[in-house]
Amino acid sequence: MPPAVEGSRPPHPPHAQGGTRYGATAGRCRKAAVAAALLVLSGCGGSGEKPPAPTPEGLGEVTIGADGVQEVTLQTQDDYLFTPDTFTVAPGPVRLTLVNVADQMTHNLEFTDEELPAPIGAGISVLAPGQEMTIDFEVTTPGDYPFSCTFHIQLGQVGTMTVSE
Ligand SMILES: [Cu+2]
Repeated sequence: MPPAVEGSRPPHPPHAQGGTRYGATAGRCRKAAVAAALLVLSGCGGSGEKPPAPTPEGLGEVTIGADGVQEVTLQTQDDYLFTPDTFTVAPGPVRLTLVNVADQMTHNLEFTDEELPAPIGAGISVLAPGQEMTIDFEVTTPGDYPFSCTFHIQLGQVGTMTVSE
């Protein structure tokens, strides 16, 4: 095997931007840095800040809709969590809503087929920032039904629906 080349550098590393003129412009740069810091400070908590997306009420609570369907809402945001990541339903029809209040991150929710007590046959394949989606399905077999965001499963974005009598 050839020797490892890890840590080798290109023959002519590029000079840092403006490095040779640092002495002449240091004073001006410093002023600019202070101004930038003040801008950042005044930006924090200022009136120009975008308010966070409203959190849906009753996250993870299972309620019975007028049509007898069990309804539950989960939320995703700009991290790698379902909020909450567990909920429990009884055998019967389920209406699951996922609300993505993230500014940046796209998520999804897919049941992990090979680990299910019984097939679900429903999922949310893509949910862009600010969107929500509702899926309907029926569960009959009690047990734990793992689900995940397939985009971020490596980062631990998983959850479990429990079906219990
Ligand atoms: Cu995700």
